[in-house]
Amino acid sequence: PSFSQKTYAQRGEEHAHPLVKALFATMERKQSNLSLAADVSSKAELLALADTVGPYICVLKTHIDVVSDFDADLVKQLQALAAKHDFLIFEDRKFADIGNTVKLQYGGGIYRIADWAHITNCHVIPGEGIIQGLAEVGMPKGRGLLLLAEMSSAGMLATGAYTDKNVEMAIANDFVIGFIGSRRFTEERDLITMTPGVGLHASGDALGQQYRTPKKIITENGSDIIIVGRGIYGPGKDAVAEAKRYREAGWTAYLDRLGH
Ligand code: 6AU
Repeated sequence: PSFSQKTYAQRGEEHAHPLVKALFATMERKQSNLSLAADVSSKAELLALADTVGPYICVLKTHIDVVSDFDADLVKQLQALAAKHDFLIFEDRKFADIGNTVKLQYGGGIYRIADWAHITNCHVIPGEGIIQGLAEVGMPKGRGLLLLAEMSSAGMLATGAYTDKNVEMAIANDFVIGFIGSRRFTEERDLITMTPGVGLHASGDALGQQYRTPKKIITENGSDIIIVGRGIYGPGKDAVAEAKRYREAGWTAYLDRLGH
């Protein structure tokens, strides 16, 4: 059977990558295929969101460079919350430079992303060297990489042969654990898909974002994890109530896919 027909628990047991094993186990324990895109601009807001929504998510996705008062203590506290609430951390850095440069950006600078983010992502526009550069830093630390095989925004250029190249490179590189995109891309070594641009509230925003439903993404397209940001914490929203609603919607869509 296709991986889409198997439970997250079973896929975790069979998976070769320890990080993905841990991710699937977390998803099963928490009955959650929801990742929160915590795009807030202060340390206090980010920590409050991670602590209140933490119980309902499998992955906390950060854009650490939008936090105006970033410091090393923020990372320490995020790690403590990840342990407390049982979630992984995904720094959505979207690396896009030559191998040597991304090595410096991933391992060093003020953010030291590889020291605390279980997962990060990159564009393959520079060619396979970007994966090799990131792998040199992240592999020894047990980290994993997602390739941006597609994007959710209007007019995006990651289509056709470019998307296919992403899939080829993912299969060939053990550091790659999957994709950002809208669907399951391959049956090779159970590469996962995480999908942004998911919303129950709106069809898009003023800057090209496009929203699809969990049912479309999980049940029909065979993706594994939904990434939701403003649908959860947007203006006037009760973040905990919305997180529960998206968790429920994502999990129901998964059970429907299994035919349960
Ligand atoms: O739910 P939203 O629209 O508030 O947030 C979506 C989040 C943002 C984007 O930076 C990110 O998902 N994203 C990505 C990722 C995760 O790589 C790729 C993409 O194609 N579209 C997208 O929105 O934090």
